[in-house]
Amino acid sequence: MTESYAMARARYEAFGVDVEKALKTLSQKPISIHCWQGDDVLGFENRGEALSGGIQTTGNYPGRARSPEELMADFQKAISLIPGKKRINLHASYAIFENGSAADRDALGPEHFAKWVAFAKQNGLGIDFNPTFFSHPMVKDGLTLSSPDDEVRAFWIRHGIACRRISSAIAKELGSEVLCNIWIPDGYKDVPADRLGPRLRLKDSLDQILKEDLPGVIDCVESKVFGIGVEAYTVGSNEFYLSYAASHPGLYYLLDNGHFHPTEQVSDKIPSLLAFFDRIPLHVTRPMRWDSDHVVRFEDEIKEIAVELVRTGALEKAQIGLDYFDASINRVAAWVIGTRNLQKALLFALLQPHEKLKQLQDTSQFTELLVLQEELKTLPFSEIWAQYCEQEGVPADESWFEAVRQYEAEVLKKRGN
Ligand code: RNT
Ligand code: ZN
Repeated sequence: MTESYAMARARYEAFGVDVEKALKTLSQKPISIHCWQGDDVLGFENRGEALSGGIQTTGNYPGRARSPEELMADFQKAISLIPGKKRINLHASYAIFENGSAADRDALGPEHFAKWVAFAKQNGLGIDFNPTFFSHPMVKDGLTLSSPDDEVRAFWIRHGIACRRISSAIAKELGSEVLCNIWIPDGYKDVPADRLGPRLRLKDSLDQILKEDLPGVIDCVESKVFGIGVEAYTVGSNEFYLSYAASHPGLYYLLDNGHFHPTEQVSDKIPSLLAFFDRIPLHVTRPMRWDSDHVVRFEDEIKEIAVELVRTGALEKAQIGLDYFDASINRVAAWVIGTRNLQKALLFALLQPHEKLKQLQDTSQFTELLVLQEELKTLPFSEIWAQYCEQEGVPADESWFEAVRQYEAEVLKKRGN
């Protein structure tokens, strides 16, 4: 134990914080790292489809992963610099087809993810899963599960069912539950003539997808305000999915903090959901003016999200995932920066004397509460983080970037893309 850590710990302990317990809790909490940061959300189907669905990556930093091997290597480099437990969040579009076993989205099976399961086992990772309802020719006029075209709708229902079965098979293989998250891009660019019809069709599609009882799968649905090109109307809105999840036991509502109006706080939504749900799935991201999916920073709203999870006792109930994609900077570094920042936010939250703060609130000592809340912001947090990283065998400071710089020179630059 370094002297500076001992001193920092004593400062926190003076407020009644159990620092060792915080470090232990943090090391046990898995973060689901999204595979799609590594290749600009393109996947491996090689159908030549551009990214669609109203989401966008911008930038052309060299070295994008173009194959499963490259993506796995890059991911491994990233996780070697990230402390704590990790999971990998996959999309159906990252299916791996061997020896001409190519299958369309509605015919995907667990065999197409066997390599990912092996990769997860080798690296001690859990897996989470997402059906991919975008970047595909069967997305017609921007619609999938809400389409008025029965053929289109049936195709995507089959895809949803296939993905839930894959999730269940992976859960069985790994002995670890798989979060299966449904997000669809459906919506209209301009003012629609019918707002109810598409939602009723989506409701019916979800009923069909979710009918089967599948062990090991934690199902959730992700709402959104708008996407690029679908500014006027989003079928899977907040009210729609929250109502749907609340009326279907065992189904959860995923909060993506880029999917709300700019002045809404996702941190404040967590305790509201906790009054009704026993799990809180999250996509942590950084929206800038819109759902821009910038790399997560260590900033106030992220800290507040972490605080809400910790002080409500919901950390165990939270399925914490990341969802951002920046193609303008080193992609391996983007993974490392965002994941470490989320973990810093969790550590920051774990180091707050929540009981004491609650007591001040409940006894109406609001001045004292403000004094203490502000004081806590400048305690020697970095020393505790440094100790945590040392225990976990990863660099505590920016020196981790040296390893990425070297990897860029030796591997990424040589890809020539
Ligand atoms: C899009 C949603 C969705 C996607 C990923 C790739 O706005 O946030 O979660 O970003 O599934
Ligand atoms: Zn998301």
